[in-house]
Amino acid sequence: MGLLIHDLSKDFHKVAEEVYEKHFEVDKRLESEYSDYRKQKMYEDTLHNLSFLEVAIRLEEKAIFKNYIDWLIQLMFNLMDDVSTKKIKEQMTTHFRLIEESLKNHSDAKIYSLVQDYIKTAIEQIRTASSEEKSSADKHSPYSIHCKNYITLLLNRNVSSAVDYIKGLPKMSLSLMEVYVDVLQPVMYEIGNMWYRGEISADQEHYMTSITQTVLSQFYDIIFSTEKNGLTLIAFSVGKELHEMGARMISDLFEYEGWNSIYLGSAITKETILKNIKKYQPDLVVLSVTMPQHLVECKRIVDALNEKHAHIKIAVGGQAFNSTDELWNKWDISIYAKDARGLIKWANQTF
Ligand code: B12
Repeated sequence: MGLLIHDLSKDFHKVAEEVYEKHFEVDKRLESEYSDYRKQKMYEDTLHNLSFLEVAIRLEEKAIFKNYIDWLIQLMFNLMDDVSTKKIKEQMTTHFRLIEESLKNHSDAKIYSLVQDYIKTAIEQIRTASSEEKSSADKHSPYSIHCKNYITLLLNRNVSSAVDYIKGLPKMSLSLMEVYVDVLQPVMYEIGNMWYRGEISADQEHYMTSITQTVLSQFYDIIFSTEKNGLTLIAFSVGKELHEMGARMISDLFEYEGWNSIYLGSAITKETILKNIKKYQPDLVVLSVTMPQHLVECKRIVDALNEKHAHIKIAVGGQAFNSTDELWNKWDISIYAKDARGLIKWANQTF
């Protein structure tokens, strides 16, 4: 981890250190049982856990923390396969109790009552958890065979065949939307789950991601060949978000629909975005968020856009919203959609 995601406030940062140290005090075996690497990971995980707790509290979206805990429990079961389930549960419970204890001294009464509520639920989730298989591949989808074939080529490091395979799909009558949303998107979700289940390493995940980005660029002559409709969109991933393929797919598909697409990539500041909006005067701004930690920044940008450019339509989306209780309904935006297909359908009806 350590990928710029822990934008913790001062109080939560102090808590991370306290919790880490106290865990070694209450469980004396950890000092000798854990390697330096696992100790380092334990500290990073503490930051990560706190960042999810903090964003859930800031947005008062308990669902964010609840969904994260479900994801975390299974990740721990998968990664720590040399440690018993019982022991993992004990350690996680101790960890969250220590977080609660420490936050008592670092937060006001309102925040602390949310902390208590969220952690009580987390501990109950840990108590009742059992190990389960996670697969994103819809085996009954007519596209699953293409997903499977492409992943196998990637696993065999057969790069040119993998690229050719996807490039050949339009010849098998698949539209660009189908190639992107029905094949490559589930492929990327499956790659994520393979990492999560411990079947591939992080570097393999990165390799498979970079090949898929190459695959996307193979469609550029098709994407840029369509007649223009005079509409412009700006798309980007919010704040320190590093996941960029969702916003990129959306830009490509809009370009193909005739729009002028300005794709800004990821990890850009609010100021840069506002500058680009002034420069390009878009009809639509697309904000993509994958990790819930960046939802607070997303809201900040949405507010700035509404204040300074009230006439521009705003679309939000990305997997971060899946873990909320329909957070988009609380925001002043034009549209939330689950995927590129939903967004384009709305755009075709709206513009
Ligand atoms: C590739 C990848 C990375 C790459 C990203 C590289 C890049 N250049 O983009 C790197 C290595 C940087 C990375 C880092 C991390 N990742 Co990562 N990553 C992935 C992976 C495998 C694929 C992401 C992807 O490209 N998806 C495909 C795109 C097309 O799908 P999409 O983003 O959902 O977009 C579609 C829709 O959501 C929607 N949409 C998206 N944006 C918008 C916007 C609007 C307006 C609308 C309407 C719709 C919309 O339309 C899109 C197209 O249909 C995912 C797995 C997954 N489930 O996605 C994990 C995943 C997202 N990562 C995860 C994690 C944990 C991390 C790290 C914390 C640690 C790590 N594993 O290395 C860091 C955090 C980095 C950070 N600061 O943000 C977890 C997140 C789990 C959670 N609890 O939140 C996942 C789910 C893996 C997993 N199964 O556990 N990651």
